[in-house]
Amino acid sequence: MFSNKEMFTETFLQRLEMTCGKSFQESTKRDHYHTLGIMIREYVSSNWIKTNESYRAEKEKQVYYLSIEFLLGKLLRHNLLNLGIDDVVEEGLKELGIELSDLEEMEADAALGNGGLGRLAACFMDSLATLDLPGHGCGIRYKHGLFEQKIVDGYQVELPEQWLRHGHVWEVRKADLAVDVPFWGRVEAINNNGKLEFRHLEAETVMAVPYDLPVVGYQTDTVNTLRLWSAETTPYPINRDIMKYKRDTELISEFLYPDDTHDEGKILRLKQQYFLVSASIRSIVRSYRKQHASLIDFHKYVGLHINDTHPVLAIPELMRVLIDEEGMSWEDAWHITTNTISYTNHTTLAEALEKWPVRIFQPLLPRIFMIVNEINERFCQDLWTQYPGDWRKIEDMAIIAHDQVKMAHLAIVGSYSVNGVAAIHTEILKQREMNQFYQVFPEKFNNKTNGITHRRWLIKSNPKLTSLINEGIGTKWVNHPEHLKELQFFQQDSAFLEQLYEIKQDNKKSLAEKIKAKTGIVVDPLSIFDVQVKRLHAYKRQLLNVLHIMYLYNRLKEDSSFQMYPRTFLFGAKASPGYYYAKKIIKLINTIAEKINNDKTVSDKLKVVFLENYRVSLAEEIFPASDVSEQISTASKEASGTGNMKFMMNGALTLGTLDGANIEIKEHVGDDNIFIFGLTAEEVMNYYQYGGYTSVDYYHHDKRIRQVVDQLTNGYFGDLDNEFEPIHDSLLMENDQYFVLRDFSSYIEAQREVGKAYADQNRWLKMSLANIANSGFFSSDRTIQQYADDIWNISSVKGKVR
Ligand code: 26Q
Repeated sequence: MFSNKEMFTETFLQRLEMTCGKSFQESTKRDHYHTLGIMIREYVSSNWIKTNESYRAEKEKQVYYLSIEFLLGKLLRHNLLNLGIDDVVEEGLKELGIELSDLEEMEADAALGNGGLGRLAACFMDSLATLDLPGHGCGIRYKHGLFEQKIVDGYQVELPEQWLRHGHVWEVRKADLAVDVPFWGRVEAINNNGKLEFRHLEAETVMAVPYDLPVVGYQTDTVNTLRLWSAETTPYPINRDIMKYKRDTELISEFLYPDDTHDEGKILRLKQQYFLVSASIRSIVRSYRKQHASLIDFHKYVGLHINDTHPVLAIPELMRVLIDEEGMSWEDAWHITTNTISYTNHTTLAEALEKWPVRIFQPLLPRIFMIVNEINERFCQDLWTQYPGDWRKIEDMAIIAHDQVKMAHLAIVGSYSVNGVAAIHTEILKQREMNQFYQVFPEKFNNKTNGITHRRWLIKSNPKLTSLINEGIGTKWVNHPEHLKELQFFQQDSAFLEQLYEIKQDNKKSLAEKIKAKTGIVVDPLSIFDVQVKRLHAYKRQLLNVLHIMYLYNRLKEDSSFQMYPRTFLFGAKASPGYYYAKKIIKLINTIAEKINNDKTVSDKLKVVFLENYRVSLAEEIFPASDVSEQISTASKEASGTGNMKFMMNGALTLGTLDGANIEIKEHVGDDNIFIFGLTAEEVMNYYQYGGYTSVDYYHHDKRIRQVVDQLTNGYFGDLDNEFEPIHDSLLMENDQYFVLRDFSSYIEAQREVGKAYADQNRWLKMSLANIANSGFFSSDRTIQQYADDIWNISSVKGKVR
């Protein structure tokens, strides 16, 4: 039905009548979107079935990527592109007077994630299928994804997100594959001929219903599965209060937690975690059982990867299945489990390390708690043998201590692989945060620097740049992104550089129009688009960016001889609804934007725009239109970052600290093609360890700092009622934990260099080209191939199957 335009339009009109029960004349854009979605799903379904059959027939090892978040975004264009039918569809629709881009607007972003970790999971799904690797996702089908952000009077307001309002065409509900997940109740031990057996009694049971999404690889027949679980009531609940049971059950998959750092310790969050893990493992084991007589070789055929500690209960859950349901010994079960589970850490921030109070954990998951307890006791025994008498160390490393279950400790002890997400991050884990564990299990630790799918973040989002690259070096890079390196041949080709310039300008114009339409603010596409888009966090230091803008404004107002290249500062950021300080920063950005954008005396030099509701689909419009990529976290705090890679791939230059993957970006592009400033991770960690930083000294000794910090509270920007006193206090009273004032001068200097470089257009274009050319390493295809080779031990099934 997609082999040519005519075939497509014919089938489309036929399907439209069948699925919508309307004539073409009566039909709406939504009908068209829906019809197209159904056609694509149908087209994919035979390869989907074939992929699954061949995995089964070949008994290929399968990897399941367990993640509490999958930040997918829109799927229509992505699927069309991967299937290679985007042109046929676009042209066919045109014949019918329909614009494909209008239909794309009908689709809601699937925003089942907060930020980096969730988007990484989505990129990994794409790379797994594209590389023909047998890897699938397991997640939760939240009824409401990440909240929708509105800015009202400069403040963030959150609205519930409604992606399922019109249904989701890509999913297939599989009611027959539902499994039960038990909570609460009690455990009874029975003596069966001298062997203790355990039964979970009087549990409240929740039914987990899978919704499967096909994950289509690029130019391949492989279609993997992303299975999202939805919580429903079982037909025969034991709970007498039916209404309460219904509410409690449905709440499990109702909302995504909108926080990407704080360990809130909410019982619902733990329920979500066990729900995901238990449903996934039950369904994996059930299908495994159809192929294998016992689970004794489970680890040879199944890998379970946990995306941070959120799904760490996979460890005790697998132990439970092996022991309670399969009758295995503890030793056999432990051998299988610790050869099945692998774990990625995404943060070293103390407030993000998950800990659960025993008083919450134990009653909710009584059998799982017993198993965690046993794991802990055996681990402490081993430590005692290795470090006899070292009580202190054992207390530090224990999985349960001071009535808390430490999820990261469980993850390290119960897995065979622990990886960080950028070289420096892994080093910090090994040498500092997890050093005691590294001493005991050095062989488990490894690095896997993050990556992004160049199919969404370059080919889909920046078609003009994609065409230019294809004209220059052919299309080999599409399947082997390291070939982007060949773009370096055009370093001296002024015609090529000129085209690169024009494309960036076109993309900037499109974004400028969008900004005008959404906010009424007019921005000049000839100005430098200087962009910071990411979650709002103190450690990411949006504040440093803001203080610099205030400084520039002051210079422009006070010194008529001050020269600067015109700039447009763009921000996009959601703050967790309960994160008071982060919300203040949003208000601050909007407050200074208001004053600056309305000051005619600087309007040819300076504009500040806060883009509402930053999300995947908006990101796809921003990266191609960016000149400067702000990656200015306090060194040592950003595990990797992935936005930095998306900017780079679209030819933006990084202005950043030596943190996370910025360091590897610098190594790939070379020192001349990046702007680095600020303290190193080493220096930051030494300050934390030994002290020696006094922020007020910087306030007193630098009058640029004094001026902008004073302006936070003196009403200069028109703010009322000490609105920004908490920010002021964080800098002076609380000694500026994130070294904003310490790095201020160095940042201003680096920003000046950025302006100077941009003014030399030829130089800038060469730098931009160098960034694109060296971005191939940051494709998630490279990352996933490393996971496949070094951690999962799986290989491409291309040619092996079907
Ligand atoms: C934990 C407990 C309770 C509630 C929420 C959470 C929670 C939820 C999400 C904790 C953390 C997250 C997400 C973290 C995250 O996105 N980390 C980012 O991961 C990226 C991919 O590896 C890195 O590039 C970023 O540096 C890292 O910040």
